[in-house]
Amino acid sequence: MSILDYFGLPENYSQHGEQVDQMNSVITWLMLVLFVGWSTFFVIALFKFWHKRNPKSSYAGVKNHVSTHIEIGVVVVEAVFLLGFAFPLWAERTDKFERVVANDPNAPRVRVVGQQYSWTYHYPGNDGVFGRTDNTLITGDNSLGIDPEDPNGDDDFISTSALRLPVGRDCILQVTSKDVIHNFAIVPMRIQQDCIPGKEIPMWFKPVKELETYVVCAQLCGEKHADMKGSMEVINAKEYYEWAKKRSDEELAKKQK
Ligand SMILES: [Cu+2]
Repeated sequence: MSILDYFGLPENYSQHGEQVDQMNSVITWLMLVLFVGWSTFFVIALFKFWHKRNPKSSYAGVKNHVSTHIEIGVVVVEAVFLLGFAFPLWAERTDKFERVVANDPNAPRVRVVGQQYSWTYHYPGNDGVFGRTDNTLITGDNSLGIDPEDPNGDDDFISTSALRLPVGRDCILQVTSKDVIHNFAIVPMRIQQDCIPGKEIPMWFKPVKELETYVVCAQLCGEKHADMKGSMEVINAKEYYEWAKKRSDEELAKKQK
């Protein structure tokens, strides 16, 4: 039983999420041990060094080395967590991303664009290539500024309702922002990434089960930050590709008219 079960953390739905939970669990155990240890020490100190019992202060202080040994123990445990858990987890996430990109050129990719206070999802369409975007081209009908001159953008489609992704595939989200810094966070996937204006930063994960959930902004971005929620649907892959193709075909037909 993980200690996190007592904190009501939502169920994990991503392939790498178990490692994140394990990491959080061991850190929480360490924090619990430290909390109980320091609290006990504090209460002992209150009684032991009560001024009525010690009218004169001791200038010699502590003579044994127990506290030094405990401190060293804590440093060793923290080093084990950092080198044994955190670094390997991070290395695996970053190394694997290169493999995901190399092995699966058709991995589902979505551009996630944050703005005060909503999310827009830009899908590359049937060709799998995003059309060029330029903020100076943004108009009421073209909220992401997709360049109409770029043929790669003809079959692109956007969605402001839900982020749809297929189950069992490595999904790559390229997150960015139109105004201030936001953070795209999907708690059941145990992943989040800052959205920085002018940058497109990839984040990736593999959903292992279908689900309907919501995404949130995890970076205080303005007065309605708390309303910056969006929904997300992980559906079976066949259904996903049929839906994406249909949306892309519709978009293409509209442009050819
Ligand atoms: Cu926000």
